[in-house]
Amino acid sequence: MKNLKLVAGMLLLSLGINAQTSPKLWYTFDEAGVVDKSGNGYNGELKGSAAIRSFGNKSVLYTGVDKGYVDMGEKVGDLIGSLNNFTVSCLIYVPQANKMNQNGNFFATFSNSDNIIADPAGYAFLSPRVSGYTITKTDYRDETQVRTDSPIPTGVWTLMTYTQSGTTGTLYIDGEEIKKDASVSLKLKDLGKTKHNWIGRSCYTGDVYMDNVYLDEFRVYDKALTPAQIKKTLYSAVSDYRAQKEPAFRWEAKGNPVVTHKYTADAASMVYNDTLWIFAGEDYAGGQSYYKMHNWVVFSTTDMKTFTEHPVPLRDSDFKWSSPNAWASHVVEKDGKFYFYTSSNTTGIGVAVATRPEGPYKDALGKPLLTNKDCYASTHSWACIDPAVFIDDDGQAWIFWGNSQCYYAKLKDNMIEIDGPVMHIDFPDFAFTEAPWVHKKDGKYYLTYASQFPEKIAYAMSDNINGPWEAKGILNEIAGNSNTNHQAISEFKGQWYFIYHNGAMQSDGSSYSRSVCIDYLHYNEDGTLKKIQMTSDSVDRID
Ligand code: FUB
Repeated sequence: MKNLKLVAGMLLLSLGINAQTSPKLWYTFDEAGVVDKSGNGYNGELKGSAAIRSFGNKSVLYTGVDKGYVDMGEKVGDLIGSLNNFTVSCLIYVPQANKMNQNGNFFATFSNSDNIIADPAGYAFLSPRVSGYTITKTDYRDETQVRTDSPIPTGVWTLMTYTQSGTTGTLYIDGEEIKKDASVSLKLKDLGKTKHNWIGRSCYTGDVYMDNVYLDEFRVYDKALTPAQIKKTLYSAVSDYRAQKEPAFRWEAKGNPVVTHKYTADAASMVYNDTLWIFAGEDYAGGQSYYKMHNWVVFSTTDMKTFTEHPVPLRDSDFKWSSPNAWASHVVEKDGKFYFYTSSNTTGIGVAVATRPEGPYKDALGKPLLTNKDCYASTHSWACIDPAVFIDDDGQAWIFWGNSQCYYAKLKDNMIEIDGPVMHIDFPDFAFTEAPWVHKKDGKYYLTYASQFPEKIAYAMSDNINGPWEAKGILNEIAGNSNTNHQAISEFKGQWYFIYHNGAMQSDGSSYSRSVCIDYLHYNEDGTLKKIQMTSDSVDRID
């Protein structure tokens, strides 16, 4: 028996875990679920959209996007109510797509109430949003906080650890001390046996859940680990996590807008391999006074309801010559390569190329494809924007673009050079503002574009790509709470879709924090287009 204990002790020591530093609660979120690996039986339950997921070769907790959290159970209250000195630690991965700008986002909650405003009975929480620890015996008016008030980094696995020894609370990020406070008089045990013990949920009913976050190695110790122990026992695992690739983010659209986890505008659609791809610019969150966009995003769907977001395909900084603006773009496929045409506000239209639709894309020219000099009928600085590329049935590619004036030209077979003169289209009836898009059906060409300001989408038809274009009127009205509504049109699995943006998601962001929506495009028997019905339901799932 003595020998057995010695061998076990040596084994634990070789793993960097001596008996004195073994956790009292330890979740590793493997296939078995939320099982307490400490052996103390504090097994938890997955709730809402929370799930055990793979992250590269790791098995981790994923909170999902629909009120996902872990209920650690009331029994954990026995542990919390006994803790004088303690350590709470967790590995957290917050995807870059997350905003984390609202109250909530608690990765650990130990509370005496599930509705603190109604029943201010005390809690402690840890939050990656404010990088910190908070404890109170009542509610927010009486909190003791050890925090920096800045979020932990996104897009990288980060170790967040809080220790308390006597009245000294210390916060560590990646094993480095970032905040210390010697006057934290409340201990976890002062809360008593906490009734609600959660991972990913706040005890304030108005707070958001910690959506779309990955966690692993959730541990509670009954002592304050030393910095050396934190480094050796907890932080040493981080490099292995950082070697893993973030899984694609998936969600179910609940209606319009179809993208709600970030702000997106100026969608361009492309059908490739039975998949609809949507490329858009990413708008900043509310309170903006102008377009602030520094990267493009890419989503794919095969059923119009389930979407996958792929890593950022292209940023304005990928074009060394460009002003820092990720304005409207258009992506097309030719001969197995994908060409991403972009606007940069004042410095021209660029083109980047990739071998897969989701990228990553690389500047193909090291200089703009088109500049203001090509926009001979314009004098303002943002004339050379909003490229739209159309490849005709004979394989000839055309590029349309412009603000206030609509230009077009042939593209060479290599897709990265203009072939021949730049031409210009007059729209006497419905003035052209921007956002041209060309598509073809049953031999007819359709040129849709934004008209006036705030913008409506107008359209013209022709039998020839070179015109003349016959004005047909307004296709889409002003889209709620946004001056622009930049459209894309695609046929996918036998149905035509109209993809645009509005400002529905956040009132103070309006025209500068926009959201991509999808509705149906229908044709009349004579080939003209029926007016778009903008809906809050969006379109149906394709079975
Ligand atoms: O998003 C910036 C600009 O606003 C686009 O290039 C225009 O089409 C308009 O939507």
